Amino acid sequence: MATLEKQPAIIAVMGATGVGKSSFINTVANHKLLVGHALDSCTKEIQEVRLTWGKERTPVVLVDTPGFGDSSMSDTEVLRLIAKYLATSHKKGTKLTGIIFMHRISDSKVEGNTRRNFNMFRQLCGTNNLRQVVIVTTWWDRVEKADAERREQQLRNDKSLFKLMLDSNAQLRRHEIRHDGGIGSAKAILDCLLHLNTMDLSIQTQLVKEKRSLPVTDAGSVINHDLIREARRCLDSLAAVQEELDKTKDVANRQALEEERKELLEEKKAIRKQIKTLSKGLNERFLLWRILSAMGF
Ligand SMILES: Nc1nc2c(ncn2[C@@H]2O[C@H](COP(=O)(O)OP(=O)(O)O)[C@@H](O)[C@H]2O)c(=O)[nH]1
Ligand SMILES: [Mg+2]
Repeated sequence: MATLEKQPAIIAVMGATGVGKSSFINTVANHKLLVGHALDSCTKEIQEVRLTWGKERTPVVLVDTPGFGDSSMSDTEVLRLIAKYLATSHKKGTKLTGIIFMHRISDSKVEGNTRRNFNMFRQLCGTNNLRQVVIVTTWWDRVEKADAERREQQLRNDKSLFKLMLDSNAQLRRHEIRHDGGIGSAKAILDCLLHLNTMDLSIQTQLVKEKRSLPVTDAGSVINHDLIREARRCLDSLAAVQEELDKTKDVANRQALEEERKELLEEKKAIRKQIKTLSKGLNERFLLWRILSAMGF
């Protein structure tokens, strides 16, 4: 009699660049994913690492993802990559069992970028099945325990960070590498996800079932807002530089201002490129373009 092969539990690992996603997967899988320096991601694509777990030899796939706020890829490119992977696997019927979001507890201040990252993650997940989401704090070895615990409490209670997800049954766990290289905490994190059913993330439902295009998914709209804000800031700066240039006769000053203008024009080009990537394949009259052209961008 043919034995039915057990479907693997698929767990996606997300979070900003440098939090320790690839290192975590390497610890669990005894694998050799490339590990980066703090701000430089080594994960420029989605990578699946297969393993069998525990006495029951449960098949598991850990999915390493590039982080938002990366030095070499725009958030738009990162979202496009992740969305494509999630939509394709959803169409193939290979659903996620869990999702891990990593956050570095050693960051003394939660920067705007981290908030954006987490907001994007929340929009990707939606509000269902949050029991299958584990928020994992890393880098405990680099902070005084009392400080780290205080920060953990702040993160727990902050409505624009972890509070809403934790209130809806997401879990918060620590990954500590100091004593055993992280084996013990990694095991506890995986164990709490592996017995769960599969789940649909909000972005999968929106892309596959509702057939929305990426820019009009909840996660895509976070990037839309950012791009509009950046476009406005860029235009305002360009106008200010132009005003200065119109007033200034001094050659050295003019040179500096011309330099600044050149940089801003480069920035404008980069923003336009991001918008193009995000709205690839969409009709040109797409709302984002309309808003930007109304702004004179
Ligand atoms: N001290 C410390 N370093 C860590 C920890 N986790 C990862 N790192 C280091 O942080 C850097 C980035 O790790 P990596 O796994 O590539 O992060 P990723 O971008 O999230 O995949 C590497 O140098 C790791 O060795 C941790 O818990 N503590
Ligand atoms: Mg990585």
